[in-house]
Amino acid sequence: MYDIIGDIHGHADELSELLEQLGYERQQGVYRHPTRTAVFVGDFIDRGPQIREALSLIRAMHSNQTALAVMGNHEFNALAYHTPDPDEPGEFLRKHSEKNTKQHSETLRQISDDELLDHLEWFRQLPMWLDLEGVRIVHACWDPDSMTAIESHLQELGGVSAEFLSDAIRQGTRLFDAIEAVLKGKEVKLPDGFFYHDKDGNPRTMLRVKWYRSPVNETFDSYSLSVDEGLPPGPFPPELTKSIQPYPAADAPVFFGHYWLRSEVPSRLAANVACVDYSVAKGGMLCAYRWDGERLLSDDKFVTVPSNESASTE
Ligand SMILES: [Mn+2]
Repeated sequence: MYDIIGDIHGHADELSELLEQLGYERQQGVYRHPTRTAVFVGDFIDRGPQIREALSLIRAMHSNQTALAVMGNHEFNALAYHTPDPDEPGEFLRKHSEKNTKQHSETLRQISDDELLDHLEWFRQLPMWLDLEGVRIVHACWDPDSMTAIESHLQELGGVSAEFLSDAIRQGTRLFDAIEAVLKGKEVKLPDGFFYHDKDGNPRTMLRVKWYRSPVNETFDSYSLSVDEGLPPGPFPPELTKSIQPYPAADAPVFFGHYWLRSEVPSRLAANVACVDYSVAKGGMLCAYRWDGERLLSDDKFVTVPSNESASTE
Protein backbone atom coordinates (compact mmCIF):
# COMPACT_ATOMS: atom_id res chain seq x y z
CA MET A 1 0.00 0.00 0.00
CA TYR A 2 0.99 3.62 -0.42
CA ASP A 3 2.08 6.54 1.74
CA ILE A 4 1.31 9.66 -0.25
CA ILE A 5 3.66 12.51 0.64
CA GLY A 6 3.08 16.22 -0.01
CA ASP A 7 5.24 18.97 -1.54
CA ILE A 8 8.82 18.88 -0.12
CA HIS A 9 10.37 22.12 -1.50
CA GLY A 10 13.84 21.33 -0.16
CA HIS A 11 12.82 20.33 3.35
CA ALA A 12 14.89 17.15 3.63
CA ASP A 13 15.13 16.94 7.44
CA GLU A 14 11.36 17.01 7.82
CA LEU A 15 11.10 14.39 5.04
CA SER A 16 13.48 12.03 6.87
CA GLU A 17 11.53 12.53 10.05
CA LEU A 18 8.22 11.89 8.30
CA LEU A 19 9.50 8.71 6.63
CA GLU A 20 10.75 7.44 10.00
CA GLN A 21 7.37 8.17 11.56
CA LEU A 22 5.80 6.16 8.76
CA GLY A 23 8.06 3.22 9.59
CA TYR A 24 10.65 3.55 6.79
CA GLU A 25 14.27 2.73 7.65
CA ARG A 26 17.41 3.99 5.97
CA GLN A 27 19.44 1.06 4.64
CA GLN A 28 22.53 1.68 2.46
CA GLY A 29 21.40 5.25 2.08
CA VAL A 30 17.89 4.38 0.87
CA TYR A 31 14.68 4.71 2.87
CA ARG A 32 12.56 1.60 2.54
CA HIS A 33 9.60 -0.07 4.19
CA PRO A 34 9.04 -3.84 4.26
CA THR A 35 5.47 -3.62 2.91
CA ARG A 36 4.78 -0.06 1.74
CA THR A 37 5.74 2.30 -1.09
CA ALA A 38 5.98 6.09 -0.81
CA VAL A 39 4.41 8.28 -3.50
CA PHE A 40 5.61 11.86 -3.92
CA VAL A 41 3.18 14.39 -5.38
CA GLY A 42 5.90 16.63 -6.90
CA ASP A 43 7.43 20.03 -6.04
CA PHE A 44 10.72 18.74 -4.67
CA ILE A 45 12.75 21.87 -5.45
CA ASP A 46 12.76 25.68 -4.87
CA ARG A 47 12.27 27.64 -1.63
CA GLY A 48 13.67 25.35 1.10
CA PRO A 49 17.20 25.04 2.56
CA GLN A 50 18.09 21.43 1.59
CA ILE A 51 17.19 20.98 -2.04
CA ARG A 52 20.26 18.81 -2.82
CA GLU A 53 19.54 16.52 0.13
CA ALA A 54 15.83 16.29 -0.70
CA LEU A 55 16.52 15.36 -4.34
CA SER A 56 19.13 12.83 -3.36
CA LEU A 57 16.82 11.16 -0.83
CA ILE A 58 13.83 11.09 -3.19
CA ARG A 59 15.82 9.91 -6.20
CA ALA A 60 17.51 7.14 -4.21
CA MET A 61 14.08 5.86 -3.18
CA HIS A 62 12.71 6.23 -6.70
CA SER A 63 15.55 4.34 -8.37
CA ASN A 64 15.28 1.55 -5.79
CA GLN A 65 11.50 1.31 -6.30
CA THR A 66 10.76 2.20 -2.69
CA ALA A 67 8.97 5.34 -3.93
CA LEU A 68 6.99 6.56 -6.93
CA ALA A 69 6.77 10.21 -7.93
CA VAL A 70 4.82 12.56 -10.18
CA MET A 71 5.94 15.90 -11.62
CA GLY A 72 5.04 19.16 -9.88
CA ASN A 73 4.71 22.57 -11.48
CA HIS A 74 8.10 23.55 -10.03
CA GLU A 75 9.82 20.68 -11.86
CA PHE A 76 7.92 21.54 -15.05
CA ASN A 77 8.84 25.22 -14.68
CA ALA A 78 12.51 24.31 -14.11
CA LEU A 79 12.54 22.32 -17.36
CA ALA A 80 11.07 25.28 -19.27
CA TYR A 81 13.37 27.77 -17.49
CA HIS A 82 16.46 25.86 -18.67
CA THR A 83 15.29 25.12 -22.24
CA PRO A 84 16.34 27.68 -24.89
CA ASP A 85 13.48 29.23 -26.87
CA PRO A 86 13.98 28.11 -30.49
CA ASP A 87 12.13 31.21 -31.75
CA GLU A 88 14.02 33.79 -29.71
CA PRO A 89 17.80 33.42 -29.58
CA GLY A 90 19.15 34.09 -26.09
CA GLU A 91 15.74 33.60 -24.47
CA PHE A 92 14.36 30.58 -22.66
CA LEU A 93 10.93 28.94 -22.82
CA ARG A 94 10.26 30.16 -19.28
CA LYS A 95 11.46 33.75 -19.27
CA HIS A 96 14.27 34.68 -16.89
CA SER A 97 12.14 37.47 -15.45
CA GLU A 98 12.68 38.74 -11.93
CA LYS A 99 9.58 36.88 -10.69
CA ASN A 100 10.47 33.57 -12.35
CA THR A 101 14.11 33.75 -11.30
CA LYS A 102 13.15 34.56 -7.73
CA GLN A 103 10.83 31.56 -7.57
CA HIS A 104 13.70 29.31 -8.74
CA SER A 105 16.52 31.13 -6.89
CA GLU A 106 17.17 28.69 -4.05
CA THR A 107 17.60 25.84 -6.52
CA LEU A 108 19.98 27.95 -8.65
CA ARG A 109 21.95 28.92 -5.54
CA GLN A 110 22.18 25.46 -3.96
CA ILE A 111 22.60 23.17 -6.99
CA SER A 112 25.53 23.29 -9.42
CA ASP A 113 24.88 23.47 -13.17
CA ASP A 114 26.09 19.90 -13.72
CA GLU A 115 23.93 18.50 -10.95
CA LEU A 116 20.95 20.45 -12.21
CA LEU A 117 21.33 19.00 -15.72
CA ASP A 118 21.14 15.53 -14.24
CA HIS A 119 18.09 16.42 -12.13
CA LEU A 120 16.34 17.99 -15.11
CA GLU A 121 16.71 14.74 -17.06
CA TRP A 122 15.10 12.93 -14.12
CA PHE A 123 12.26 15.48 -13.95
CA ARG A 124 11.67 15.00 -17.67
CA GLN A 125 10.97 11.29 -17.15
CA LEU A 126 8.46 11.76 -14.33
CA PRO A 127 4.84 10.93 -15.07
CA MET A 128 2.35 13.80 -14.69
CA TRP A 129 -0.09 11.54 -12.85
CA LEU A 130 -0.38 7.99 -11.55
CA ASP A 131 -3.54 5.94 -11.95
CA LEU A 132 -2.73 3.05 -9.61
CA GLU A 133 -4.88 0.16 -8.50
CA GLY A 134 -7.60 1.89 -6.46
CA VAL A 135 -5.90 5.26 -6.05
CA ARG A 136 -4.89 8.26 -8.15
CA ILE A 137 -2.09 10.78 -7.63
CA VAL A 138 -1.52 14.10 -9.41
CA HIS A 139 0.20 17.35 -8.45
CA ALA A 140 -2.84 19.66 -8.61
CA CYS A 141 -5.95 18.49 -10.46
CA TRP A 142 -7.35 15.23 -11.82
CA ASP A 143 -8.88 16.32 -15.09
CA PRO A 144 -9.54 13.55 -17.65
CA ASP A 145 -9.96 15.90 -20.66
CA SER A 146 -6.64 17.59 -19.94
CA MET A 147 -4.96 14.24 -19.40
CA THR A 148 -6.15 13.01 -22.78
CA ALA A 149 -4.64 16.11 -24.41
CA ILE A 150 -1.35 15.71 -22.54
CA GLU A 151 -1.17 12.00 -23.39
CA SER A 152 -1.55 12.60 -27.11
CA HIS A 153 1.08 15.37 -27.10
CA LEU A 154 3.51 13.19 -25.13
CA GLN A 155 3.15 10.46 -27.73
CA GLU A 156 3.40 12.80 -30.67
CA LEU A 157 6.32 14.89 -29.38
CA GLY A 158 8.41 12.18 -27.74
CA GLY A 159 7.66 12.79 -24.05
CA VAL A 160 8.50 16.06 -22.31
CA SER A 161 10.83 17.09 -25.14
CA ALA A 162 11.86 20.64 -26.07
CA GLU A 163 9.02 20.56 -28.64
CA PHE A 164 6.52 19.51 -25.98
CA LEU A 165 7.70 22.25 -23.62
CA SER A 166 7.66 24.83 -26.36
CA ASP A 167 4.02 24.01 -27.14
CA ALA A 168 3.07 23.78 -23.46
CA ILE A 169 4.21 27.30 -22.58
CA ARG A 170 2.33 29.06 -25.44
CA GLN A 171 -0.85 30.57 -24.06
CA GLY A 172 -3.86 29.61 -26.09
CA THR A 173 -2.71 26.12 -27.07
CA ARG A 174 -4.71 23.11 -25.88
CA LEU A 175 -1.56 21.74 -24.29
CA PHE A 176 -0.99 24.98 -22.34
CA ASP A 177 -4.47 24.77 -20.80
CA ALA A 178 -4.08 21.06 -20.06
CA ILE A 179 -0.73 21.50 -18.28
CA GLU A 180 -2.11 24.47 -16.35
CA ALA A 181 -5.05 22.38 -15.16
CA VAL A 182 -3.14 19.23 -14.19
CA LEU A 183 -0.01 20.81 -12.67
CA LYS A 184 -1.42 24.11 -11.37
CA GLY A 185 -5.10 23.36 -10.83
CA LYS A 186 -8.28 24.97 -12.09
CA GLU A 187 -8.40 28.75 -11.81
CA VAL A 188 -11.12 31.26 -12.62
CA LYS A 189 -10.75 34.97 -13.34
CA LEU A 190 -12.10 37.30 -10.68
CA PRO A 191 -14.51 40.03 -11.80
CA ASP A 192 -12.89 43.30 -12.93
CA GLY A 193 -11.32 45.27 -10.13
CA PHE A 194 -10.86 42.33 -7.76
CA PHE A 195 -7.45 40.87 -6.97
CA TYR A 196 -5.57 39.36 -4.06
CA HIS A 197 -1.91 38.93 -3.13
CA ASP A 198 -0.41 35.44 -3.35
CA LYS A 199 2.07 33.99 -0.85
CA ASP A 200 4.93 35.85 -2.56
CA GLY A 201 3.12 39.17 -2.53
CA ASN A 202 2.33 39.13 -6.25
CA PRO A 203 -1.10 40.55 -7.14
CA ARG A 204 -3.31 37.92 -8.76
CA THR A 205 -6.66 38.04 -10.52
CA MET A 206 -6.99 34.28 -11.05
CA LEU A 207 -8.53 32.32 -8.20
CA ARG A 208 -7.67 28.67 -7.43
CA VAL A 209 -10.94 26.82 -6.94
CA LYS A 210 -12.26 23.60 -5.44
CA TRP A 211 -12.33 21.83 -8.82
CA TYR A 212 -13.36 18.52 -7.22
CA ARG A 213 -16.82 19.76 -6.34
CA SER A 214 -19.67 21.45 -8.15
CA PRO A 215 -19.75 25.27 -8.15
CA VAL A 216 -23.54 25.24 -7.82
CA ASN A 217 -24.67 27.14 -4.70
CA GLU A 218 -21.11 28.20 -3.89
CA THR A 219 -19.83 31.71 -3.21
CA PHE A 220 -16.37 32.97 -4.26
CA ASP A 221 -15.38 32.51 -0.65
CA SER A 222 -16.65 28.94 -0.26
CA TYR A 223 -15.35 27.83 -3.68
CA SER A 224 -11.84 29.25 -3.26
CA LEU A 225 -9.16 26.70 -2.37
CA SER A 226 -6.48 29.02 -1.08
CA VAL A 227 -7.57 32.62 -0.65
CA ASP A 228 -10.03 33.71 1.98
CA GLU A 229 -9.98 37.49 1.96
CA GLY A 230 -10.78 40.26 -0.50
CA LEU A 231 -13.01 38.07 -2.64
CA PRO A 232 -16.17 39.37 -4.30
CA PRO A 233 -19.37 38.94 -2.29
CA GLY A 234 -22.36 37.05 -3.60
CA PRO A 235 -22.87 33.72 -5.37
CA PHE A 236 -20.26 32.14 -7.59
CA PRO A 237 -21.19 32.84 -11.24
CA PRO A 238 -21.80 29.49 -12.96
CA GLU A 239 -20.50 30.82 -16.31
CA LEU A 240 -16.99 30.91 -14.81
CA THR A 241 -16.89 27.17 -14.39
CA LYS A 242 -17.48 25.82 -17.87
CA SER A 243 -14.25 23.80 -17.77
CA ILE A 244 -14.86 22.28 -14.36
CA GLN A 245 -16.07 18.71 -14.05
CA PRO A 246 -16.50 17.80 -10.38
CA TYR A 247 -14.62 14.68 -9.28
CA PRO A 248 -17.09 11.75 -9.31
CA ALA A 249 -17.99 10.43 -5.85
CA ALA A 250 -17.80 6.87 -7.20
CA ASP A 251 -14.24 7.22 -8.54
CA ALA A 252 -11.09 5.95 -6.82
CA PRO A 253 -9.68 8.32 -4.19
CA VAL A 254 -7.45 11.10 -5.57
CA PHE A 255 -4.52 12.72 -3.80
CA PHE A 256 -2.72 15.93 -4.73
CA GLY A 257 -0.42 18.60 -3.28
CA HIS A 258 0.16 22.14 -4.59
CA TYR A 259 -2.37 24.18 -2.61
CA TRP A 260 -0.38 25.43 0.41
CA LEU A 261 -3.20 24.51 2.76
CA ARG A 262 -2.97 25.78 6.31
CA SER A 263 -4.60 24.04 9.21
CA GLU A 264 -3.68 22.70 12.62
CA VAL A 265 -4.91 19.27 11.58
CA PRO A 266 -5.21 17.98 8.00
CA SER A 267 -8.56 16.72 6.81
CA ARG A 268 -9.92 15.21 3.62
CA LEU A 269 -11.62 17.63 1.21
CA ALA A 270 -14.28 15.12 0.18
CA ALA A 271 -14.85 11.44 0.95
CA ASN A 272 -12.52 10.45 -1.94
CA VAL A 273 -10.39 13.63 -2.26
CA ALA A 274 -7.40 14.74 -0.18
CA CYS A 275 -4.67 17.35 -0.43
CA VAL A 276 -1.36 16.52 1.27
CA ASP A 277 0.33 19.93 0.90
CA TYR A 278 0.29 21.74 4.23
CA SER A 279 2.92 24.41 3.53
CA VAL A 280 6.12 22.95 4.95
CA ALA A 281 8.01 25.68 3.05
CA LYS A 282 5.99 28.41 4.78
CA GLY A 283 6.21 27.33 8.40
CA GLY A 284 3.40 24.79 8.13
CA MET A 285 3.97 21.06 8.12
CA LEU A 286 5.01 18.21 5.89
CA CYS A 287 2.08 15.87 5.44
CA ALA A 288 1.47 12.28 4.33
CA TYR A 289 -1.60 10.11 4.04
CA ARG A 290 -1.24 6.44 4.92
CA TRP A 291 -3.44 4.70 2.36
CA ASP A 292 -4.45 1.08 2.91
CA GLY A 293 -6.81 0.51 0.00
CA GLU A 294 -9.86 2.31 1.37
CA ARG A 295 -12.34 3.99 -0.97
CA LEU A 296 -13.47 6.45 1.68
CA LEU A 297 -10.65 8.46 3.19
CA SER A 298 -10.26 8.97 6.88
CA ASP A 299 -8.88 12.02 8.70
CA ASP A 300 -7.02 9.91 11.22
CA LYS A 301 -4.69 8.58 8.50
CA PHE A 302 -2.80 11.82 7.94
CA VAL A 303 0.70 11.91 9.44
CA THR A 304 2.52 15.23 9.83
CA VAL A 305 5.87 16.73 10.82
CA PRO A 306 6.07 20.42 11.68
CA SER A 307 8.30 22.63 9.52
CA ASN A 308 11.70 23.61 10.95
CA GLU A 309 11.16 26.99 9.35
CA SER A 310 9.35 29.74 11.24
CA ALA A 311 6.10 30.91 9.69
CA SER A 312 7.35 34.49 9.38
CA THR A 313 10.35 33.61 7.17
CA GLU A 314 9.98 35.28 3.79
MN1 LIG B 1 2.91 23.20 -6.75
